[in-house]
Amino acid sequence: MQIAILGNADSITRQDNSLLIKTAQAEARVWVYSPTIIRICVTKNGKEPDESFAVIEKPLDNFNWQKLTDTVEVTTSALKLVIDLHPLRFSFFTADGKPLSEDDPRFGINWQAERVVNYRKLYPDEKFLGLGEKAGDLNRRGCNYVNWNTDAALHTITSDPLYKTFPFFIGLHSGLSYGLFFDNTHKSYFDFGASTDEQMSWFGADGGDMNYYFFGAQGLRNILEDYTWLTGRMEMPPLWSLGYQQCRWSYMNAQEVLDVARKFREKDIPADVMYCDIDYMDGYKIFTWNKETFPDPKGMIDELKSMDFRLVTIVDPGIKIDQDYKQYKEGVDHGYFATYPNGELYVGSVWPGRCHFPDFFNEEVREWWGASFDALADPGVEGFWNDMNEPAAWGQNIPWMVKFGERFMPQVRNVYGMQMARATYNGTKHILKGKRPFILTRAAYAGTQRYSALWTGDNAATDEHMLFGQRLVNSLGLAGMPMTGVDIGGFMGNPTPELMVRWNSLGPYVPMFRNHAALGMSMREPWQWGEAYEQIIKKDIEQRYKLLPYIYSGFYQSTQTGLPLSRTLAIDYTDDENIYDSGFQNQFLFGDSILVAPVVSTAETAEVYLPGGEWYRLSSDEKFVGNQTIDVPSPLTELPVFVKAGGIVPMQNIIQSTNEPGDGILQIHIWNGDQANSFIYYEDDGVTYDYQQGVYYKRSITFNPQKKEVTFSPVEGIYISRYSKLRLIWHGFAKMPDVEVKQSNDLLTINY
Ligand code: MIG
Repeated sequence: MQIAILGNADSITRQDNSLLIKTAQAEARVWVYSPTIIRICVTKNGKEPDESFAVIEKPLDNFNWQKLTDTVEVTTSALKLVIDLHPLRFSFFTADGKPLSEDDPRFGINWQAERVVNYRKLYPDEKFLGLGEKAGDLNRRGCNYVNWNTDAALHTITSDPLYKTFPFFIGLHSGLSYGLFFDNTHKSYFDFGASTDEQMSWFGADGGDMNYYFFGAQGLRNILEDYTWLTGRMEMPPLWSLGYQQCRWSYMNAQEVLDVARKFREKDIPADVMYCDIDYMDGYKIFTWNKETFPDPKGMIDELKSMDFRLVTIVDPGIKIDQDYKQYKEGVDHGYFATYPNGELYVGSVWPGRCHFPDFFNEEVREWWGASFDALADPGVEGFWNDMNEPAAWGQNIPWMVKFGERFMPQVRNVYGMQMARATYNGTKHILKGKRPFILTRAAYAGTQRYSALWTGDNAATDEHMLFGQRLVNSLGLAGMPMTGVDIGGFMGNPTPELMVRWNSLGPYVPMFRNHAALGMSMREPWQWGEAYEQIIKKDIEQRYKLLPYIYSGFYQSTQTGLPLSRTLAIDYTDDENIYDSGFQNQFLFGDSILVAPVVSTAETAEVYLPGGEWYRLSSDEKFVGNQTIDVPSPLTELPVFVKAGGIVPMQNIIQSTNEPGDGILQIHIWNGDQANSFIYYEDDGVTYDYQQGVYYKRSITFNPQKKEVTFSPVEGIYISRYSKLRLIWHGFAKMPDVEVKQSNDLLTINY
């Protein structure tokens, strides 16, 4: 096998908006996207860079560069890229010359047959975070990973690869930070200093280009903001999708779906969403309903709606080979399915039996797929769950020679699920005529936040999976995916009642609160665990509904900055070594002010690390000084949840679904602290895209302990808040009565 190491640069020219550097074997291009984002793409001679599925922004037209004797320097206000010409190597520095990340001078970028690899210098104190849904610790130093989207049924907490590909990581060393996004859809590899004797880290792929974006902003928030500027941010989710979601494989008929929904209402346990898993279909044919068990989908959905429930239905990509099936015939007639190189249609088996697979890389196919959702949307479905899109087929090994248009399986596998979600999102957005669809997908690639929420696939009903799942959610947040969740209760196996209770108590604090279980597993609804536990679960779900104003504003923040709601402590406490400790690495901030410490179901006390500052326990207002570990009681009734001093958390009264108007009072809870703090409160109709035309209500709420005042800035936007009153509720202050004022759009100042 030939190892082709990048040799000396023969020529350097400006070509359009890039710098083009040629060597004997390869061409390197450099683009500047912003002062903190530089892209490098090295291709073999004569090959154009591959198209990106992730990136939605364009490079700048101009940038500063100069040729020196042995180097070329590209400089921005924030970054300096030094390109060594003999041989060709790339190194990034801060504007004032501190190294951020450098090629290994010996090996740099090279090809091993079709494999392309970049070896980089490893700094002694370097930590690595990221890659989204990956096993292992928060700090990935010393570990290696593969991206190859896989139907990882029965996965353990060390399995790799899992379902998704986010080839984006963050490096930390010498008090500095950087990000690197390797935008290559082939099977890819990341090695953060495993087996290289502490000399190198490396990443590479089985094919394609050495194409990466380097992020030089300092601080994780800024890197995440840049990454999500480049790859896009989510739109506001439908408010109902933030309520409690009840799923299972499967509620077998309309009666069962309705009975479960009814029981929530009878028991006054809030909920918004019911699911139909694969058994609602006729022979697992996508876009059909089983005529015996779901004879009147519209009738069922109307009845759900009358109880303020929405329905989400599952779809898989595999289209059953069946002459009497519309989507089969249309797909064959128009050539919409993946083929073998000789033009025959690829056949794989999944739930429906023998299937063909749509080529979601073809725009016409995406449109056709999207339009087919009328069979679900017409009777009233508003949420569309995309499963099995790694893609999965029995045997889990779709041949490499299978073609999607001009592309072969190895190039498209990691991005197939994302393109299915894209087709589903665009299609259903169109069909729902202005209402926000909810899309949930299992497989994904960088940029999927533009189309869909994610769940982490088939976990198991164990404490370790519960902790692991939280780590995945936190890590997905660092990959630009704010709307994520796990199967609460565990998909495989049966949780103990205690585990079920504990897992539900995490539910209010994950972006998506959804219970799910596999076929044949125990029933999981809140009332399956005995009266005492039912009451605890009910309280947890109620807590979710109280927090919705805070959560919705948190999603607004995600749409603006890319910051997720569930945030690893590494985002705000990057330099605090304790947060990487295996005992504390699952802890996270939920929004700006709430800190959550997941605890196993068998423990009645917990050791919690509180980072710098002061903290209050949410349930008792007991105050703690940060920068220390504390032991706190954690009975099943009380997950350790804390609020940062100065924290501002808008809440509301308990409602049974997001459709219910509530008591019209927005509660602004404030925890005392000696530093000023503010919170951006956001509201809109929760249903349509009118907010994109200014129909929203936004203001900042500021707590200023020096002036002893709380202010509400004048309202921006033309939406009329659903709350007619604002009530201030004080925590950690000398006894103070709540203050209630009438809603008003003007500047409001309240002194205390
Ligand atoms: O082969 O639709 O991860 O959530 O319940 C299993 C049935 C197919 C896998 C999904 C799971 C879903 C199940 N699906």
